[in-house]
This record gives sequence, structure tokens and C-alpha cells, in this order.
Amino acid sequence: HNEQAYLDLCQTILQKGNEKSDRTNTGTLSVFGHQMRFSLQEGFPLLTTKRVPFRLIASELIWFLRGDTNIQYLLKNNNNIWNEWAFKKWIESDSYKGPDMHDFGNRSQQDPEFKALYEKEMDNFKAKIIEDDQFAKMFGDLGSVYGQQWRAWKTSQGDTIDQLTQVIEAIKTNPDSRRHIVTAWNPEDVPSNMALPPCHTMFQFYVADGKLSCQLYQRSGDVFLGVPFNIASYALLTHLIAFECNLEVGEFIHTLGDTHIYTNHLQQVNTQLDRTPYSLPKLKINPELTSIFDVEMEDLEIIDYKSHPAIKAPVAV
Ligand code: UFP
Repeated sequence: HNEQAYLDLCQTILQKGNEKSDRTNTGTLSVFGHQMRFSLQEGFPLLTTKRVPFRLIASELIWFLRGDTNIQYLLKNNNNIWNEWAFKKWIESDSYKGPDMHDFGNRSQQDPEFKALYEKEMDNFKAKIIEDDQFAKMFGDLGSVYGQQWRAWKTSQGDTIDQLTQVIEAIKTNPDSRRHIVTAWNPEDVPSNMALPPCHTMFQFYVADGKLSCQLYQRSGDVFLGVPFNIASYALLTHLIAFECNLEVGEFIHTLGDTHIYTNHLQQVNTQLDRTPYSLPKLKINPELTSIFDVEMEDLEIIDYKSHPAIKAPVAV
């Protein structure tokens, strides 16, 4: 069973992980260098030992594929996963006149009164981004994030490179090439210009036997909260690129650098490890779809997804 690769990783970290402090001051158990292989023919790797929200994964990936970097699209699809990054830019701008929101992530976890204030400000911000295109242009754009790196990489010459279009063309015309790479890591941008340097630093495609495989190098992985999303997201990307190139799907190979479980997720991980996986769901892509760059939520469907309930855990900020 494909999911076992993920459960084994959790087990390995619990048994052998190094106790390490981290940027967020939470503390982690961590191993360095780990690889999981998911055979995409066997089913779609959306974990079943806890509920994973495919809707959020799909709308985020569609946003990347469009080359969109403005959270307005995500908010219109009721996807809140990038809000904090835009909100931070807003409250640090000269136009923001509301109550002091510095360090809102930590403060709202510690102070219930502040939390209420923060949630109200965040709701106002979200409503404004959705309703007011001008405001969204100014404060909804995250700049150098995956959408831009994949579709409009900025060169030193002042032009842009559409890495995804190029890699698709190369897969179609020269499948055996060993250069099917998309990179997000730009040392010129890291760390001064970036709030969150890319976790998914690069990925590579490989064609054999009419099947497309993808390997991701992820420099840092929050195994309980982030990694289940990341697996599903890259599995979906592999399916879509294969669809575009008229290939079957092969494997998704997930290679991780600092692979960690936060110490405030240990109980949740143990709960999950006590559960028995169900068989994996299937992904259906609308066969009428003409270009993956035009894909919409309605074109993607997960079928037969049976899972154990979701497990809540605090996000390290
Ligand atoms: N993280 C993930 N997956 C992601 C993402 C972030 O696991 O897609 F964007 C986690 C890894 C780490 C934190 O726990 O977020 C990023 O912190 P750092 O930049 O210090 O590695």
C-alpha cells in the first residue's frame, strides 16, 4: 500500500529523529534526507489515515499553473492557505491604519483577546481583496512565489522564462532528455526579498515505457501538516502534465531534506499511526480539457475517497 511510505516515515522520525530547535521556536524531531515512492497507477496518494482536503490542494495548484500570484483567486475559491503572507504585507504598509498587528501569528496563539481582533482585521482584509480589484492589485500579490517561478521566472536580462511550458514541450519532443527540470530556488532572492524561501526547490520529470514520473526535492518538510498536502499536490501535477503529454502516470518520488515532526504534533502523529489505511481514491480529469493551463476545479474529481477523520494541530509560524 502506497500510504505505508508516509506512515513509515512518521515511525522513522519518532524512533530516530534528532531533537532540533528551529526558526519557529517550537522544537522538532528531525531526520535529514528521506525518500518516498508513490506508484500513481496504484491510486491517488491522498492519505486515508486522516482527511486531507483535496479541494484546497487542487485550487492552489491551479493557481500556480496559471502563473497567478495574487491571493484573490484563492479567496474566490474559499482557499485561505496563503492569507497570512499577504496580510503581513498589508499591515506593514503605510496604507494600513488599523490596530497594531505585528507578530500576529504568535500573539493570536497566546492572547484570546488579540486573536478576536486579528480575526476581525483578517476578515476585513479578505473581503476587501475579493471585492476591490484595485486593492487586490496592491495588497493581494505575493510576488516571487511558485506561480511566478514556474511560469514567469525573471532573468537578469529583464525578460521571463515560462519553465512549465518549456518542460512540457521538451517532454513531448525529447522524452528521454535528462534535463526536464523546473526550479523555484533563486539564490538572488533568498533570503532578503522572501518571506518564505521555496520549500519545493526543484522537480524533474522522467519518461519510460510511456509513463511519466516526477521527483521533487523539498528542502524542508513539516511531516504532519505540510507533507500530506505536498504529496497530493505533486501527484496531481504529475497527472496533469502526463495528461497534457498523452502519457500514462508513473511514480511520484518525494525526496526531502530536513524532514521533521514538530514536538507539538507528536500526539496527533501517534493517533494517526494507530489507524489502518483504506484503499486509495482515484483521480478523474475531464477528458475534454484542452490545455492544463486552463484547468478549473470542475475538471478535477477525486472518486472513492474513504478516510479516517481529520486531525487538528497547530501550525508553526
Ligand atoms: N512546509 C512544508 N510544506 C510546504 C511549505 C512549508 O512542510 O509546502 F510551504 C513547512 C516546512 C517547515 C516550514 O516546517 O513549513 C518552513 O520553515 P523553514 O523555511 O524554516 O524551513
